[in-house]
This record gives sequence, structure tokens and C-alpha cells, in this order.
Amino acid sequence: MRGMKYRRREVCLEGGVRLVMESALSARDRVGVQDFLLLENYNSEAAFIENLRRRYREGLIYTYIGSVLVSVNPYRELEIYSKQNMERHRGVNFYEISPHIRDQCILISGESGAGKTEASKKILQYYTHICPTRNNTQTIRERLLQSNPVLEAFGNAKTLRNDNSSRFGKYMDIQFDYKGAPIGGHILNYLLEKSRVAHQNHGERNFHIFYQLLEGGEEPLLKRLCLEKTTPQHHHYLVKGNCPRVSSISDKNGWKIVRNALSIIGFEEEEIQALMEIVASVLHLGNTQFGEDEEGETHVTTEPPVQFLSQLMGVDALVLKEALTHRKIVAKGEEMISPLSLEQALSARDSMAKAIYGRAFTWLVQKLNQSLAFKDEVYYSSKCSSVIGLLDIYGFEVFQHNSFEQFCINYCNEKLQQLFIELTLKSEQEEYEAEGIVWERVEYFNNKVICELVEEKHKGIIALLDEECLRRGDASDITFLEKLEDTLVGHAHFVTHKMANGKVRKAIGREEFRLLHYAGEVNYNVNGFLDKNNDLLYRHLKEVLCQSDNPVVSQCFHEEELMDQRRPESAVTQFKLSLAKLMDILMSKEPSYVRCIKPNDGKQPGRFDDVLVRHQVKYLGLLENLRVRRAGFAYRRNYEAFLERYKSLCPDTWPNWHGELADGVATLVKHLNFKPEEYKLGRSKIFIRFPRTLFMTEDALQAQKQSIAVTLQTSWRGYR
Ligand code: AOV
Ligand code: MG
Repeated sequence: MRGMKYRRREVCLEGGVRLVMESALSARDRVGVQDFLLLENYNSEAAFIENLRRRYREGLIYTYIGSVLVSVNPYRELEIYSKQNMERHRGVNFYEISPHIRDQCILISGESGAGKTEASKKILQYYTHICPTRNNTQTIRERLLQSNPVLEAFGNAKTLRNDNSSRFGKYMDIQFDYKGAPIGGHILNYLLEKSRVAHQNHGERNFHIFYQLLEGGEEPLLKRLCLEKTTPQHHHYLVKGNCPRVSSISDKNGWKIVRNALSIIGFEEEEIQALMEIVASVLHLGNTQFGEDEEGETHVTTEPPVQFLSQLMGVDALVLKEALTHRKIVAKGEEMISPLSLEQALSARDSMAKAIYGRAFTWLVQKLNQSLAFKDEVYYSSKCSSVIGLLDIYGFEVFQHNSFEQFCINYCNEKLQQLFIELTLKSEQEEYEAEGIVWERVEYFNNKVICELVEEKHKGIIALLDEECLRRGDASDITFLEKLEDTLVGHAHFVTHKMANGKVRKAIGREEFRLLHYAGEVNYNVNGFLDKNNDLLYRHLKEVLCQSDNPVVSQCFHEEELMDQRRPESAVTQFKLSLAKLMDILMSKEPSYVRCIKPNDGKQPGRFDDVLVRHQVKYLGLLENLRVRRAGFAYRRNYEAFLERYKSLCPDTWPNWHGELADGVATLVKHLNFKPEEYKLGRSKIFIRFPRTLFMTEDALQAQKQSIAVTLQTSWRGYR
């Protein structure tokens, strides 16, 4: 039983996150403290930033606030993630971690480019490397690791903030058996930024896979896909951002990695082929252009792309052209066909590209899940012991022009911040209560008010948007804005140009509304909000896609959908519902946090921009987090671990204490001359108020053992 617990703890999250990132410990005087709880001047923002800066300069990108890990993006490869280093941390923390009965999750947050995705990959690498192996778990490990390059190829893109920006949210469960071997996984994906398929802002790119296929795809494949001898510049959907190549990205190499990953994960050749046909079809759709004849009728003016499309999708070219230029409406059992205007045809084409790509992405995640699912049902139900969830979403982002997508992304970040506030404060409070310790409250900004502004029933922004989407007649993006103005006037976190007074520094456009988010102000342009939220694909095009003989497309579009008369949930409501489910999942697990910080806006190694870092420290609530931890006690450790570590400092407890643990600790601290105000004894733990008390105790131990470096390392490990 004891051995079983030991192994289970090995895969426990706190151990994992702490350990994988803990390679860079150093003496506190030279490089600052590696846990902010030990900062003497914990109320000072300047001291906080200085500590981060010192450590960053030394290449120490990780610092704790108790159990929260703060990470500063190094923008360069560090040597701390080597296999040897991972080995060094195997099984450490055994004494420090309280037994975990709940599943765990790791919540990684921070703004766009702060290092969330990289952190999540390091954590996954750690778990897949460090955990024990069972005969058939090697395949699962490989598949877990290889799911990343595949999802990144299809779901990440270069933005102005990040060359490898996640354009979808991801929550991955890693399942372990009772021995701690990874035996399966499951991915939940959240709202892919589909609009990128058809449009990119200046300096940004489409999803990586398009460039990877064109740059790296083998000749025969490109020929089959009717893409031979083309470059990104030949494709309408790839030139909008005027940024076909990025110096930090090798698309050619990316292709090899993705291709290899798809095979390792177990995709059939036929499926890979079908997937690439979809990628190519999107490009051909983008190249399909329209014109108007003398009667004002819209028609396709570019024959080759439609022919390619017809070939790849297995749909008759005439049918395709008809569907791209006409609309079919079924009313009272009768079918009516009406021609589309030029503008409508372009929009129908883009909707089709977005729908195909978006559904193919969902299909891809489903396939990954099938491949990661633990196959041995009997074994699974009896032996699956624990789950660790890993959340990596798109970070808070602000551009010159912000639209529906930024609204959804930033709303998602508000929700996560809310969870952080609830859980960090709650768990701290619970611990003091459980241990019978009296503590002082700390004031903090609660962003609940912003979450409500967005999602409240009937009068939140989402409700008002949905209402406007349902309203027939003159409903438009502008009437939506007016509705917001009427309903939300006076709200402390909502402003439009009409309400803007002297206090508002940056101008707000007539088509914009501004939200004062926890992480900063963002102006959202309402243009396109209704269309993007409706996310409609004309019936005519759906029918065509249902006929496709591409095996992936035919799995993504079903005849039943055409029969269904119900209106599907709007995009933002689907997102809201899926986020609510995610919050329930996360609440049911024991969370650990990685708070990522972006040190500069230039993606440069070694540059630590004070203003930028201070802003993030502020909005992430890190100082409050520290104060909450410190308002009580800087340090806590269970009696057994404390006694084990320091018993040699007292003749009564050395070499072994035979009585109650609490009495042993009381004897020990009395001998060490701890003053009553310096510590409290709880039900199972000792709480030490000031870092210096601990430093002195630690120094005494150091002096006794005379092996400073080695001892320091172990002493901080697992420190809570
Ligand atoms: P994000 O996930 O937080 O942004 P990433 O994890 O993609 O940010 O990090 C952005 C870039 O910073 C990476 O591509 C790396 O070049 C670099 N980087 C980040 N962390 C590390 C690290 N630990 N070691 C080395 N380089 C790193 V977004 O997905 O845009 O919200 O939406
Ligand atoms: Mg990311």
C-alpha cells in the first residue's frame, strides 16, 4: 500500500511542475529568492520586479509564490530541460506532498506570447519521460507527445504577438495507471479562430499547415493536390497578411515533423491524404473569384481552381459553381433558388472554406482522441488511478484592430482569472481553517464584475449579441452596438465613444466599444460580430459538402443536419457553454498554476522591460497572491517532514522522536528558540510567519552539515 502511494505521488502535479522546472536553483543572495514568500519586503512591487529581473538575468526563469509558479519567457533555449535534469528530479518531493485523493490539473495562463504552450509541452515531456513504463505504454507516450505538432500545425499561426500563437484552446487529460505509467489521454478543444482561414491582418499568417504543405510537401503529393510549383504567394488566402515567410519558422521542417507525427499517432495513409485534400481545397476555394455579367448575375470567373476543387472533393464542378453563386431556401416545403450578389458569393465562398477547415480540425481532435484512448477497458476501469489535466489556451491579446475573435479570447481569459482568484484565495482560507489558524483578509481586484458584464443572462454582452442575431429586419452590427450602449450605459467596465469623457485617454471609434479588462483596455470593432456569431453556411453549400466523396468531409457533413429545422446555438453561446463545462472540470480537480510573463514585446532574449513586466505582475494579481500567502505565514510544512529535516538540531529529537509528531516539533522549536509570534502549530503542520526564522534554522543545518550547495537544493524542494 505504501509503495503504491509513493508511485502515485510521483505523478502528482505539484511534484511534476515544481520538479521539471526546478533545475535552476541558486544561492539566494546572488540571484534573488526562488520563492517570493521568502522576499523580506513582500509588500513592495519594486522588490518583486527586482527579484524577477535578477533571476531572469541569471537564466532562472521560474520563481514560486508558494505553490504558484511564475515563469518569464526566456526567448532562448535553456539547458534545464535535458533528460539528465529530468532524472535528477524523479521522485523528489516525496515527503513534501500531502496525499492526493483528487485528480489534478495545471492551469497555464498569461498573455499571448508569454510561454504557455512551451510550458505545457515541457510538462508533458516531463511526465512522459519520468513516469514508469509498462510494456504497451510506450506507444501512448509517443502519441501524447506527437499530438502537439499536429495540433499546432492546424491550430497555430503567426500573429503580431507570437510567431506560434495558439488560435484554439486546449485542455488535455493525461491518464495514469496505479503505477504512474501514462496509459491514455483525451483532448478537449475550444473555439478555433476560423476566420483566419480566409483573412489575416497585416503581418500575420494563416495556419501553419498551409505553408508547411506548400514548402515541404513531396512532388507527387502536391501534384495530386493540384498544388505543384505553387508558393504561398500564388494563393489568395495566404497573401492577405503579406507575410509568407517567418524567420523563426522552418515550414519545410515543420512538414516533416507533422507528417511523421501523423504516422506515429496512427493515421491511415488514406486519412492523411483526405486531410491534405481538405487543406488544398481551402486554397483552391480562396483562389476562386467571381464577376458580374451585364444582367448583374454573379458567376465564377476562375475555372482552374473550381476544377481542382471538384476533383479533390469529388463533387461535380457545375454543381459546385451553382452552389457558390446561388442560394437555396426551403420555405413551407418548397425550394426556392435565388442568385447571390458578388459580395454574397465571396462571403459564401469564405464561409465554405471556414466550415470545411473548422470541421476538419474537430475531426482531427476526435481522431487524436481515438488514438489516445486507452484500449483495454477492463484494465482501465480497474487500474486507472489518476488524471492530470493540462490547460493551454490562447492568451489575452490586444491589437490595433480587435474583433469578435479577440472578444472571445479575452472573455476566456477573464474566466480563467476568475477561477484563479476563487481557488487561490479559497484554498488558502481553507487551509488556515482546517488547521485552526486565524488569518487576515487581503484586498484584491475581483474580475467577477467583468465576467458578468459579458455573460450575464438577458443583459450581458453575449445575450445582447444573440438577441440581435435572432432579430430579423434591420438588425446589424451597428444596432448591436446601440443596444449595448442603451443597456450597459454607466457600467464601470464598458465605454463607447458616446460615453467617453476626459478620463478616456485613447480614442474610441464610432463602431467600437471598449471593455476595461482585468489585463487592460481593449477596443472592439463591432464589424462582423453578427455574421461571425451566426456562423452560417448556406444550405446549398452544405448539400454539396454532404455529397463529397472525401472521407473526412463526408464524416464532417451529414444529411441529418439538413433535415434539422432547429437553429444551432450561436458561436459565442457554444463557447460560453463549453467554457462553463471547462470551469466545472477544473473546479473538480486540484489545480496548480503556472503564471507566464512576457518580458518584452520584441520576442528578444535577455530583454526585461520593466513597464511591461510590472503591468503583467499587476493584472495577474501576483502581489496580492503573495500578500495572501504572507498575510498568514510565509512557510508551512507538515510535522513529519519538518521533524525529519531538522531533528538533528536538537538532542531530544535526534536521531528519532518516538512520541507524537506535534510534541516532537514543539520540543524542536523550543530548543531552537523560536519566539511565540514567529510560528503557530496547526493540526498537522507548523506555520512559520517570517522567512528569516526559516533562514536561521536552515543556516544552522547548513553549518552542521557543511555541504552548503547540496543541502540548499533539497531544502527548497517541495517547499510550500
Ligand atoms: P503562448 O502560448 O503563451 O502565446 P508560446 O508558448 O507560444 O506563448 O511562446 C512564444 C515563444 O516564446 C515560443 O515560440 C518560444 O520561441 C518562446 N518561448 C516561450 N517559452 C519558452 C521556454 N521555456 N524556453 C524557450 N523559449 C520559450 V498564445 O498561444 O499567442 O497566448 O495565444
Ligand atoms: Mg500558445
